[in-house]
Amino acid sequence: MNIEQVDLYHIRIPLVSPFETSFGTSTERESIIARITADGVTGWGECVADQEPGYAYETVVTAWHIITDFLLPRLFAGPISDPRETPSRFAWVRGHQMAKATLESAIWDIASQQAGKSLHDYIGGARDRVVVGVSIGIQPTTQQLVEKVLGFREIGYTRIKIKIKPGRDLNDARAVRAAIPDVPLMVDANSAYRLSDASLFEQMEDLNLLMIEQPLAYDDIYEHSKLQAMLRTPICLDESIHSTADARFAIETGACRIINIKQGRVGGLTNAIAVHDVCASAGVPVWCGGMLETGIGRALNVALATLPNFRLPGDLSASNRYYNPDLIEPPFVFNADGTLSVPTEPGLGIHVDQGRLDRVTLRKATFCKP
Ligand code: OSB
Ligand code: MG
Repeated sequence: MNIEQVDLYHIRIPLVSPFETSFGTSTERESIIARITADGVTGWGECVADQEPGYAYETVVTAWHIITDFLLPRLFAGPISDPRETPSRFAWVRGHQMAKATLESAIWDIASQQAGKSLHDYIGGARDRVVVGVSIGIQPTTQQLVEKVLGFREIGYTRIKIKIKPGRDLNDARAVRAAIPDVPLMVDANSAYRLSDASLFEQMEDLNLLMIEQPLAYDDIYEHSKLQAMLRTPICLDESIHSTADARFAIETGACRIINIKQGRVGGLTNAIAVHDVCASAGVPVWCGGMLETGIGRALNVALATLPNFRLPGDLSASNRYYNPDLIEPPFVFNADGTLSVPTEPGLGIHVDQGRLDRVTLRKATFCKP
C-alpha cells in the first residue's frame, strides 16, 4: 500500500443531548477525521481524543500536532504491506495512542477493501450482528435518570450503564435497579473514587451489578487489585489499560475480571486485537467501549466487537443516540433484537457524507507524499 494523500478534518458536531461524566459535561464533540488515499483507494479514521484532557492526556490539538509533525512523515516514508506493521512504524513516538489509532483505522479500511473483504471478515470476526448497550450520563436529578433509563429500555437496549460520581452514586444506582430489577446494569465511575471509598462499593454488592467500571485512579492497577479482592461484583478496567502489558498486569494481580477495550486508548486496531487475545487466553471477557464516536469510529468499533471474546454488550449504541444526522449515510440503526448489524461492504463499509463533514469542519489540511 502506497499512501498518496492524507486529509485531516478537525470537526465539531453537536450531541443530541448533553453527556455528563465524573470528569465533565459535553454538549458537542470535537475530533479529527482522517481520510487517507492509497493506490487510489480511500480509507477513514476518527480520533477519539476530546477537546479537554479529562479522560486521557491527549486532546484534539495534541493529536493534530503528533499526527502532522511525527506520524505522517513516518507513514509517507515507505509502503505498508500489512496494517499490523503500523504500530511498529509509529513506535518511536511514545504514547499518543489515540493519535496513532486515527491513522491506523484508515489503513485497515484500505487494506480490507484491497482484499475485497469487510473489515470484520478481514480480522476474523465471527458475527454479523453485535449486541449493544447504552451508556447514560449523569442526569440533573435521580428521577430524570430513571426516566432516561426507562426510555432506552423502551427502545430496546438490553444492557444499561450509568455514570456515577461522588454524591450521585448509591442512590442513583438503587433507584435505577428498583426501576429495572431484571436488566443487566453496570456503573462507570471514570476514576472518581479512592480505595478509602471501598465501603461504598460494598454497599452496591446487593444491586447485582454486571460490573463496576474504573472506580479508582486512571493510572492505577495495584489499588484496583485491593478493591477487587474485597468485592464479589467484577471490576472492569477502562482508563488503566493501554497495552497488552497493562492487561496482563491487571489480570495477574486480580485487579479486574473484565476489560473494556477501546481501540483508540490502546493505540489502534492491531493492539486492540492483541489485548483481546491476551484476555481470551486468560479467560477474561472483554467488551467494546465507546468514546461518543460518529459513524466513522463506530464502524471500526462494530468490526472489532465481532471477535469471539467480546462476550458482553458494548457501548455501541445506534448513530441517533449521539448524532442526528450522523456523518455517514445510512447511519447505524438499532435492530429490534438489541443489536447493530455489521456492515458487509468491503472495508469499514460506510459512506461518509462529504457535504456534512465539510459543514462541521473547523480546520482542514491536506498532506501529500513528498
Ligand atoms: O468511560 O466509557 C467511558 C464517553 C467518553 C469518554 C469515556 C467514556 C464514555 C462513555 C460513552 O461511557 C460510551 C459511548 O460511546 O457510548
Ligand atoms: Mg469507561
